Amino acid sequence: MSSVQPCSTGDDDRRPPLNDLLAIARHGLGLKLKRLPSWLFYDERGSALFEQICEQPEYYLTRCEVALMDEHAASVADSLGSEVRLVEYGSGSGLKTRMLLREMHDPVSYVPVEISPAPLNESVRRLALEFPQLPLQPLCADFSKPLRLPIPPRAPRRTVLYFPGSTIGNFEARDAVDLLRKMRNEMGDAGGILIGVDLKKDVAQMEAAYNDRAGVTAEFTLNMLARLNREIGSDFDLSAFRHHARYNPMAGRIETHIVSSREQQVKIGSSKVGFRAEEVIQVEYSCKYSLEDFAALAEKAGLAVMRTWLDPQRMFSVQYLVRASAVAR
Ligand code: AVI
Repeated sequence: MSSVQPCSTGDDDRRPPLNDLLAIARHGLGLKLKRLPSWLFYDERGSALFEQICEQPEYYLTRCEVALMDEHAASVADSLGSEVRLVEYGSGSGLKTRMLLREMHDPVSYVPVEISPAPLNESVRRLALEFPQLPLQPLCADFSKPLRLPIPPRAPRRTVLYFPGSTIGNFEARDAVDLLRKMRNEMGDAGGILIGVDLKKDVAQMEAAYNDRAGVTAEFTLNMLARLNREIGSDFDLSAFRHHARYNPMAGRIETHIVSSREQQVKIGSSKVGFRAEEVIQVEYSCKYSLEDFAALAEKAGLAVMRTWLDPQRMFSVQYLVRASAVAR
């Protein structure tokens, strides 16, 4: 029998309520260098577009991570050990999660952490069908904030936090260290972090992944403006803005901007925001790492890389991090 606990919200879901969107947009668009937070991409339409991005031939990240798990899931599961409580940052209905769960040894529970209840419930519904014996303990919360994890059904040997997809790349270096430090506290002394990290490679290949020929990424980017129009009543003319994603070699990241094609004014609440022709809104960073870069980042959070797995084309990595003090002994 499957054991699915109702979606718990803990006390930790502190993302601003929707009526704060106006304040967020006003603040970001009032800055000298305009910027909007990348989580604004993920309304229902944006989440569906992201799924489509993952299927584009140029977006190698998902394909490579799946290929990696196809080859190494059993070895990954061996490294995590038996009687693990697996906590996933994200809704985890995906193929990679299922590939890992299939290989895990006597897992204690699976805890997907997701801010939106609908994808969380859907992922749990699907997993319960494939893993009827596995206790599922969904947690509806913002994983970037401190979490109160549900009490596991039995004592696990360790808690492993699973963070696939290179979502860590969407955090600037300082924020990535803060998030890893928070994860280190949540996993406890014996725990670990299993994390997907995209690697630096040929610039043309990285840029193509964020500029697919079918234009899905461009639509995903501009959907942020459509969302603001719908939810705060702004009047962005989507045809007067365009998507732009380029690799910044100094910063080691793809930087995505929304570019104003002409001089224009946009209504945000009761005021107007002016745009010069070619002025940009910075909307996303997707940081790329060498294995050495990422080990150094992890070290700043008090973590050490215990094992690394690569896909056959060595484009993407999955890394198992533990407390630095645990390997120093
Ligand atoms: C979710 N995240 C890892 C994606 C990335 O590659 O940075 C989001 C994305 N943005 C554009 N394409 C995909």
